[in-house]
Amino acid sequence: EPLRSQSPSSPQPSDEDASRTGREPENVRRGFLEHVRFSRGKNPETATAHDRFMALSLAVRDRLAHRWVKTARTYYEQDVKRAYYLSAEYLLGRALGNNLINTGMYEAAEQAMRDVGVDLTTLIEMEPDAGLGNGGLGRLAACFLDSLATLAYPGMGYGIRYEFGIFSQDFVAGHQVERADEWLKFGNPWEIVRPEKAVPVRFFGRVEHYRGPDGQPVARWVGGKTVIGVPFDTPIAGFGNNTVNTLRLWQARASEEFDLLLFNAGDYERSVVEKNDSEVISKVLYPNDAFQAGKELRLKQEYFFVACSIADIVRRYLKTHSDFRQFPAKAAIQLNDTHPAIAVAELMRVLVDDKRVSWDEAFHITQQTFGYTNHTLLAEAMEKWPVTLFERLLPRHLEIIYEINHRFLRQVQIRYPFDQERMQRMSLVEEGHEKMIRMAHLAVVGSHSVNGVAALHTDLLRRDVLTDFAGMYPERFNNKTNGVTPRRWLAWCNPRLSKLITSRIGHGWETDLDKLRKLEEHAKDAAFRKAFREVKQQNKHDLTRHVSELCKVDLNPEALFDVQIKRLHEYKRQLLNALHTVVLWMRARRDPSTIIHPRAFLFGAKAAPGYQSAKLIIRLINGIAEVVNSDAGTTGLQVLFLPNYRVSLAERIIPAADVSEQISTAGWEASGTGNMKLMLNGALTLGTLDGANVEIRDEVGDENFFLFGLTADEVIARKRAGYRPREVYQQNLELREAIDLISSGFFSPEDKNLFKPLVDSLLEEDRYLVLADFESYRLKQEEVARAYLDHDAWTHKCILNVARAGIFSSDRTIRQYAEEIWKVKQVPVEP
Ligand code: B1N
Repeated sequence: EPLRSQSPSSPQPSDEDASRTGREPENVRRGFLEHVRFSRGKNPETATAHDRFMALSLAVRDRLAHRWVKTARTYYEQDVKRAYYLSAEYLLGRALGNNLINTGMYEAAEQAMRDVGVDLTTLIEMEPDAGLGNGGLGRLAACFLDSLATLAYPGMGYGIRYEFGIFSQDFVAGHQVERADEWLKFGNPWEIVRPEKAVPVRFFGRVEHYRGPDGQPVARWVGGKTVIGVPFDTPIAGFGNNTVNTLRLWQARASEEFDLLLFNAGDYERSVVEKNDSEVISKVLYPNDAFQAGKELRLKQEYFFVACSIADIVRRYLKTHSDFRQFPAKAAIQLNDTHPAIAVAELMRVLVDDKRVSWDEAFHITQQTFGYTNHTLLAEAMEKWPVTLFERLLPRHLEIIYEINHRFLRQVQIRYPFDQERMQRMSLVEEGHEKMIRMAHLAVVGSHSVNGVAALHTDLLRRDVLTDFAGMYPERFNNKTNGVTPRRWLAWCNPRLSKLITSRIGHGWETDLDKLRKLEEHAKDAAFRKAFREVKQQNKHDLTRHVSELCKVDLNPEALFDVQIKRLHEYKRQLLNALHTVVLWMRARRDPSTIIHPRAFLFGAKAAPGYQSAKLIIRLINGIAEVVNSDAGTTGLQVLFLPNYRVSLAERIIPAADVSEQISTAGWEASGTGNMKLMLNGALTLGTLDGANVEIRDEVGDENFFLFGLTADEVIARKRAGYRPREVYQQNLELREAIDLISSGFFSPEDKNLFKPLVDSLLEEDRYLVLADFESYRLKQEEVARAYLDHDAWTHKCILNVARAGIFSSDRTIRQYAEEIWKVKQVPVEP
């Protein structure tokens, strides 16, 4: 029985709903005070800072609620095609400030809080980051959600509600120490749990084959154990419109029937213990970026959220349809890397086994539905699962994968007869000591679109990693260069620059970032350049203040802020940056005049807890920092590793950066997105021709970009010619001295041999050509230092970087996905 929205006897409702836009301080204040009282059960006098944060967030959520319902109803009534984004990671960061910006409530909230004697900024900083991701891949998913809503696309995200997100990082004696991220400890004001939409998910068990009433073979997956997926919904508000889309994250719960079974059998203890087995599935995010650990629990996580999401999508489709042939006309599903690639087999299972669709029909539907995005070329990140594990955990899916493979290989054979090697290379099953399922091959075969995330990356995918597939299905391959949302990464994180930009070109750039081009004209205006420089300077002062509280180091705000912020990975070459700081410092010690302008090297990065060499690099940089900072007064050099790099810390660092270090070995970084954020905030890139750096340089022009290093092709050629890093070491005196200083234990007095493994691997293998690129990097750094001396010319370059960043908006990226892959249309939501 539906609830009546109003009592027949009561008068017509006031315009309460309409006024709940939250654009008036009075309205926000009332909502806030109501929640202090009724949701927190406090008087305004006794409410803690945390109570206030919760109360304001709930008041904001209230003001999204109407639009959230309206959005869902609009999509349902118009029966629109939807885009579903399946991702194991969403690196959302904080929501309050961003929601205030997107809803246009910021000023009203600021005023409302002032009226009740509360500082809005303090409240905003109470919020823990939602860190349900490792790095770029997860943050990209978050930017995409923002763009989908802002462009009024019917989009929905699906993922896992990890109880613990990415670990928080401390340094103890310079070493990384991880702590569990208890982001839900004090409650999450944004999510709404929907237990009525829970989905059962089967694991283990066996497959029964028999003939159905029509004589057709039927397979049934039976037995095993069932876990329940409970959805938690988070509203995703578009900027300046009425769209509020949904991010639906699944939490694992033990199934009641299962509990009761054991409970009634009198085995209470076992029933409770096994409850645990089920609920660990959504316990913790695997902290690896671009690396596959191959743990059984990870495959369980992947299948768990995929099965829940596919069931949810199919259930929604069946509310208004019965013929599955129209399914691809109503649902596009994008696979964020191979983590959800099992969805191909799951949709086949649902269609063929549960819905009795014929194999051919089902496979056509599946292919038309899925698109696959590849995010990395690293061999160690490619997902492969042992056939034996699949057989135990997902026996029916293994059968389905074998059947897909069988039919696929027949096509390969027809196209390329007598090419056994090609068949082996392309097979979904890797033969060898241990048979493995190749998830990327499953994703490619089961999709109509395969995309890379930057032009170079897509070229290399076609050329090197998925060559055979690109040969067979060239029309499937396409590029979608990544982007970042200008709402969080400019409007929100850099209010000073936003205001300055708006003062010159007006609003509109927030949703049409190409409008920043108009700044090119203003770059010629000395007054604008001065104002721009002052904004950067104030942002640097802000960061300096924050850092002095955070790590008791007093940065020199007049120094050039040289920033490398990203996950710690050898291919990203934080070690190259570190070696260079040692060289600079050794020079400065001999002759301080070699440092022509003070410089602060800032690092932020988490290393995967099991990645020993990455952790050692952190320890090395902390060791260098301790030494270098002790005589910063004479050298003008500072080095600082900021602990616990995360979205909210990036929001402080990026607006204050002068130089953006994008120095990965060419061919290794699929795209990068930090490079775009830094450019958008007026930092100049010092980078290799890797990932999206290539396109950044194309946009800003060579004169506004500091390029160095080998190209991707040169990297391959150099290795093929027999690269000997020790020769580089022997031939470069300064480099040798720096490496010897590290070897000597100078930066690790407590353990003189600490860095031996690092130095050995550098001199013996140097997989990422740190030494090969060192001199080119050092020379380019000299050029950076000289260029910075001419403040005005430098600022001119910075402005051109901002002006030409428009193409790197995730709005552009999402429009391309929508038009070229998903074929979904914009569906504006009426107020
Ligand atoms: O995805 C980003 C790119 O901008 C980066 O260049 C790329 O390194 C990053 C396994 C990954 N690729 N692969 C991952 C993350 C977690 C995991 O468990 C792989 N992350 C990237 C966005 O396109």
